[in-house]
Amino acid sequence: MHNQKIALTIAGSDPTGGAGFQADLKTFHALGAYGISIPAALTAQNTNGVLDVKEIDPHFFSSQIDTLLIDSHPDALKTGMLFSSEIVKIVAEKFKTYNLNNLVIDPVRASTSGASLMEEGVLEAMTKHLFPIAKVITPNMNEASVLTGLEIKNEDDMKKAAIKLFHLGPEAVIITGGHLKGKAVDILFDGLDFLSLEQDRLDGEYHGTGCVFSSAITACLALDYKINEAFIKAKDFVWKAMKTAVTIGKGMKILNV
Ligand code: PXL
Repeated sequence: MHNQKIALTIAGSDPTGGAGFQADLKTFHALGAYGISIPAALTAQNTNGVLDVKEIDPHFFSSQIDTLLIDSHPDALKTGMLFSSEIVKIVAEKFKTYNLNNLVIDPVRASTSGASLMEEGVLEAMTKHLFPIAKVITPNMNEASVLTGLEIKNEDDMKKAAIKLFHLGPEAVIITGGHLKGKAVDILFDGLDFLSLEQDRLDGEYHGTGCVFSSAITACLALDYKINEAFIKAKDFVWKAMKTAVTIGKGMKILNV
């Protein structure tokens, strides 16, 4: 039906382009997938942080999805900032209605600067409605810790959390350890094996690493990579984008995507 691999992002808007669906679209493009997008929430923000957040009306959200997906069928999709439980439930419903697959969930809770990007109960709603239908979930250490109730201080703790998260239903779990002390290790668990990838730590605050990482995984899945290949490619892509990060304001650096 289409002659181009398509990746869909359902995420919040970040006007700086460093995170949110704007960063996802750039990442899809850079990796060779055609990006389509549905805003699930809006933010007022600059490189210093998020000042305000606004939900998209759920009926309008639904209408955006229906209108787009009766026409285009994405080969993979990701969710980022979903903000409300109602939006989470709509995503789960539409996933079934439109026979979607290759769903990547980035369980976004808060911005790097600490602003909350979800209402109360959204993580529980994601766990219940989205994790069981997900191909991959990509929590960072903090998100993994909140989701599992485990304290995560080292690679062993990350592995324990990954096993616990795997039992919530996704085909694979990737926990990003960018905030780990010492080296930056990310781990993949697919129910059988672990794959750990390590990279030199880059100092400083970077905005949007989680968004770019999960959208790189999504682009690779759209392009038919296996999960472990997607993981390796995405990790390398994020690291290079961090290494060449750009400054566009007075606050955090933005990944060079
Ligand atoms: O990095 C998490 C994130 C996701 N989505 C949106 C954001 C942010 C961080 O600020 O603004 C829209």
